[in-house]
Amino acid sequence: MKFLDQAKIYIASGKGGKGCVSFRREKYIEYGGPNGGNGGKGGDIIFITEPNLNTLIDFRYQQHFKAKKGEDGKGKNKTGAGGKDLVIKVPPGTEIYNDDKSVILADLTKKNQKIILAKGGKGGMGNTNFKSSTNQAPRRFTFGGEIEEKYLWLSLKLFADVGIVGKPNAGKSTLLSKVSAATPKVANYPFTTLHPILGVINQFEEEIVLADIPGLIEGAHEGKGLGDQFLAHIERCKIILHVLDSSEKNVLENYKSIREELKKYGKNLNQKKEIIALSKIDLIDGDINNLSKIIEKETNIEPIHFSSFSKDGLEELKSLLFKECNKDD
Ligand SMILES: Nc1nc2c(ncn2[C@@H]2O[C@H](COP(=O)(O)OP(=O)(O)OP(=O)(O)O)[C@@H](O)[C@H]2O)c(=O)[nH]1
Ligand SMILES: [Mg+2]
Repeated sequence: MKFLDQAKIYIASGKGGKGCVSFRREKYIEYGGPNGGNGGKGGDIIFITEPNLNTLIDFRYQQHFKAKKGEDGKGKNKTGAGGKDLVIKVPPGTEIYNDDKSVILADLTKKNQKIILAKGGKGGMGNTNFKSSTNQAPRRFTFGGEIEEKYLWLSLKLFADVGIVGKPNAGKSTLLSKVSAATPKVANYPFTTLHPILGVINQFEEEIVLADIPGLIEGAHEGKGLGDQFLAHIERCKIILHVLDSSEKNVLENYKSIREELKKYGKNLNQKKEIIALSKIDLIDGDINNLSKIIEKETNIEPIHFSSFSKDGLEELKSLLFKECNKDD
C-alpha cells in the first residue's frame, strides 16, 4: 500500500432547509391557520478513526467533501428531512489542522474516535412558528442556516508501540517481516524502505505494533538521504528499537550517528526507552559478546543480538519488546 502522511482537503457541511409558508385548506374552513413546517438540518462533516487504515492515501484521490442539504419544510407541518451527514474515515494518529496549519483542531488518537468539524445549518422555521394572537395568518418564515466550510490539513503520525530505527541496510525490514505478518520490501541496497510500514506481533493474547521507517544517515535532520521526515512517526512510540548491523566495521560509530540524528530531531526522541539490537549475527565469525561489551560500555544498555536468517535471538527480542511495552514508566 502506498503511504501518504499529509493531505489538504476542503469540507462543507450542508445548508439547512428553509421553512415553509403554507395554510390549512380544508373543506368548509375558509381561513385555515398556518401549517408550514420547519426545514431540515443540514448534514454535518464528521471525522471518525478507522483502525484498519494507516495512510492518508485516499485523500490523494478525493479532496472535496460536502454533506447534504436539509430538505425544505412542507405543508401540513411537515419538517423537512435532515441532510445526510458525511463521515470521513481517517487512520488513528491523524491530527487535523486549520488551513495554514497554525491551529490544531483535533488529535484523533483512539479507535473509533469521532469529531464534528463542520456543523450543518439549522433548519429554517415554517410560518406555523410565527402565529400569534395578533397575526393568525403569518407569511413569515426563515431560511435555513448557512453551510460551514473550510480547508483543513490532515497530518498522520502513525501509532506504533515500537519504532525501528537504524542505518539503511541494517536489516530493519527483514526483522519486521520475520516477527510479524508484514511484508516490507527487502533488498541489499540502502533506502529500500521508502515509507513507514507497520507490523503487528502477537504473544499470547497481546499484540504490539512495530513501525519500520526508512533508514537514517548522518545529516538526516538536514534532509540528507530520505531525511528525518519519517521520524514524526515514532514520536508517539513507547520504545525505540535501534537495529545495528553487527557485520559492519564501525558499529559503534553507526550507533552514535543515529543517536545524534535522533537528538537533533528533538521532540524527546532521544529520551525514549531504547533497545539496541545487533543484527545479522549469522555473518559474525568471532564472538558477538565482544562487540556487545563495547556497545554496552558506551551506552549502558546491554544489546540483544539476532539473525533474521538463522532466526537466532528472534524469540528473545520479541519477549523483550513485550516486556518493555507493558512497563508503565
Ligand atoms: N546475512 C544476513 N543478511 C541479512 C539479515 N537481515 C537482513 N539481511 C540482508 O541485509 C540487506 C538489507 O536488509 P533490509 O531488511 O532491507 O534492511 P533495512 O534496514 O530495512 O534497509 P532500508 O530499508 O534501506 O533502511 C538485505 O540484503 C537482507 O537480505 C540477516 O539476519 N543476516
Ligand atoms: Mg527497510
